[in-house]
Amino acid sequence: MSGAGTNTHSNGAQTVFKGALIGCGFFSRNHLHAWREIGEARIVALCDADQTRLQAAGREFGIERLYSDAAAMLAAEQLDFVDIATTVASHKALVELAARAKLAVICQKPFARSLDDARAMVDACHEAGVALMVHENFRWQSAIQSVGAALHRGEIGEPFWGRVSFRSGFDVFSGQPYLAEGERFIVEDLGIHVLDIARFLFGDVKRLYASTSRVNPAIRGEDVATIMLSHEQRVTCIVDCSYATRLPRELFPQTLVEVDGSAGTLRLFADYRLQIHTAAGTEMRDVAPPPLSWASAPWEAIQGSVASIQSHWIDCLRRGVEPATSGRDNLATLALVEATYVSARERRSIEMTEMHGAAAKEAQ
Ligand code: NAD
Ligand code: 89V
Repeated sequence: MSGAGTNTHSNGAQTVFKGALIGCGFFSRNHLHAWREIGEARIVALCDADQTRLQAAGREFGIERLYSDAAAMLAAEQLDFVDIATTVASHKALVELAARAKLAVICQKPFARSLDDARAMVDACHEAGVALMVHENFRWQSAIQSVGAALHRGEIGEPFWGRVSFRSGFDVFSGQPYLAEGERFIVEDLGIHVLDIARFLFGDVKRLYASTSRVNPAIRGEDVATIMLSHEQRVTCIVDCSYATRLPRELFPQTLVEVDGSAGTLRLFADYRLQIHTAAGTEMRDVAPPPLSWASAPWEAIQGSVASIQSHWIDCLRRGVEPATSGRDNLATLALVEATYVSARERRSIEMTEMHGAAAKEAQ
């Protein structure tokens, strides 16, 4: 990591990590609010190719150093890291630009359009010796972290079955119109989070079978997906997601979880209520996201996860350790996305070794 932009204590420990954000669109507001809450981080410059968005973000967050070209910004600024919040088409070029500038880099999901691109991006950062984290924030939600901690403590024994479910009729297209236009939709945009949660809870996957469909005629891609995962640790898990589901009460953006274990069951119900049932009894816990001054309904859980993943990034930079959702880690999540599309298209189950190939095997 470049130390050019750093402030240090007299004992040499770094106090503030200076960053620049590229992409001042819809979701960047959450990054920028969260950075403001982290004392050890400061966003000193912004970049967007769109002047109106760039100026608006600069005004809203009091950031004066504004650029329409990312290369010019990296050449002019003294930085410790760069935070890429653009859509996927620009990720490879921008991650490789940051690597050439020897800057640690965060990249929004979906990390890359293809596994080959993702591997090239991971390699570029590895060869440059810079840290790389994918902003894969869903596993950082307070409720999902609580589920993971309960499983890790063995509260329900050995898990053998799971379901991670996201079903909604929320209009995501008004905030993110590009989601209606792509050939791929729910698996690449949202399923990627749910598959990553399944990996976080149950470990890596051996085999997968998926079916997808499109219900909403106004969009191009699929908006419903059902995926069965056989995990290496013998858990069978159903990942299901839908943006075509009209419920009596809209739950966006809640992910619900069910796990059966050898000694009990775990259920993450709506409204962030976590039930643990064992022979000792049934307990209900409140695992709602912590309140944030800048939170806006219904996004609170996602906004909380943005604050958590960004704090994790600064903690990893300070300690010089690999982030939980590093680029390397994300290759396995992206492989599940890719395998889902292949399985649905070819109507067959996919051995994950087919997707990984030699390069991903090395990363495991
Ligand atoms: P957006 O289109 O609203 O904003 C992207 C911005 O990036 C635009 O203003 C565009 O002008 C700018 N841009 C693109 N390429 C650029 C380049 N090369 N140089 C400078 N500026 C460039 O998109 P969004 O809805 O904010 O989504 C951004 C990313 O965040 C997407 O990858 C999306 O999947 C992801 N996202 C993640 C979450 C989450 O919870 N993790 C939620 C929403 C969106
Ligand atoms: O998280 C995301 O990537 C978003 C949303 C939750 C709306 O699907 O696109």
